[in-house]
Amino acid sequence: MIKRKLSVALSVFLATGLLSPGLTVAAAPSINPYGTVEAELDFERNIKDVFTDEDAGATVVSLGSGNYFTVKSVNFSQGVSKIVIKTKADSAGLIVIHKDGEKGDVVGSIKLSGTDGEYREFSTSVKDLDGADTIAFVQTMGTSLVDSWTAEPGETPDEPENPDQPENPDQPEVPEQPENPDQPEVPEQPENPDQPEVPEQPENPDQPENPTAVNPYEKVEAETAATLENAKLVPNKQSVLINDGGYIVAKNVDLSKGVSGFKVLAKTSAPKVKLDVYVDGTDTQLGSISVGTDMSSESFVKISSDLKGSHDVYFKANGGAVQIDAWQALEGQGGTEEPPVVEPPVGDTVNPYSKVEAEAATELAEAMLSPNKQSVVVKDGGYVITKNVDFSKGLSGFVRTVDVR
Ligand SMILES: [Ca+2]
Ligand SMILES: [Ca+2]
Repeated sequence: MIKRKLSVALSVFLATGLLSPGLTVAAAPSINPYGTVEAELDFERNIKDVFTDEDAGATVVSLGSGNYFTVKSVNFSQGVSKIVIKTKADSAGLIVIHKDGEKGDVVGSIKLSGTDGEYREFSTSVKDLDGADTIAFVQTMGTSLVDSWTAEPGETPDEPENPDQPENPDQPEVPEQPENPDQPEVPEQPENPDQPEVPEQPENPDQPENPTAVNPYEKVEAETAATLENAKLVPNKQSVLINDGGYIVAKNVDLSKGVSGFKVLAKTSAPKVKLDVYVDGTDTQLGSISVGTDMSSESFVKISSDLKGSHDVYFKANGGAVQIDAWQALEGQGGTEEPPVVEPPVGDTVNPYSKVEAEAATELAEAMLSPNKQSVVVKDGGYVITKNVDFSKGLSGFVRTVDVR
């Protein structure tokens, strides 16, 4: 009888194109367990009877102890959290659910109680139903009339059978999930791992501090200046050649005695070149010294200033290069030193700019130092004047140090 029915079914499926010849009978359309599945569907079964209960308007199967019915080709693709049956029982009973047939593994059991002549739903959680397509309902105790059954989709819970809860026990379908399972803990990161510590750097490492205050009331060698900007020592290191616009800075100059003027041992090769004197930067000008052509002769400027205390004094070349050997400040008002007596300018036979310097003759100071006979090479405006050159002190080396402007 079964064989004949399968043959008929195959013929129908093949005729409608629903089943390709290579597929087996098991590929027949699946039964959807998530809707109502009538208990009277006829697969393999051993039942007392199947009939229509007129009062309920339903076709049911009658099970006694040891009876069963199976359902094949069930598509449990949505998983099963529990199975519910709609049945009527006169007294307590038990229906055990197997997979793969009535002799297969038990996946759940449903405890029945008397339903007072009505059809009621009983349910059980199930387990290990994954991958099965056949289940069997076996009445192991009591009797019942089963109308239908259904499965609820979901993950199969791990909790044991719960036969004491007859109807739809409130069981959480979704097991608790750990919080943020996909987010690994972020390991602590060291602060700024890529930034090596910056060692402290001394300010102006090439310029040692000069804690000793400069006494400007005695001769101060220009070559001891703390800063040389666009200026450089001459080869014998006894004076500084300041290019036009360049300057030297004497720092921490103690002007506690005030200042009434500056005098310098400096020279230039061009007319109207000045050596401007500033304090604490190049904004505040104290005076401007007209520079002659003989570094052994002092040039002098008288100023009126209330300046006292420690300051940085700047000597800036203005109008051409200036070579300076030394400088000195004159004490302010009330000081003991008076401006030196003015002497006539250098003679024409020596100084080609004598007529120009005559205008500033009153500012020329008396020579206080004996001529040092240092070499004289000054370049300005693109030509070179050499005077009183002492070739024994290295002319060629000196010339190379002069910037061509
Ligand atoms: Ca039915
Ligand atoms: Ca000097």
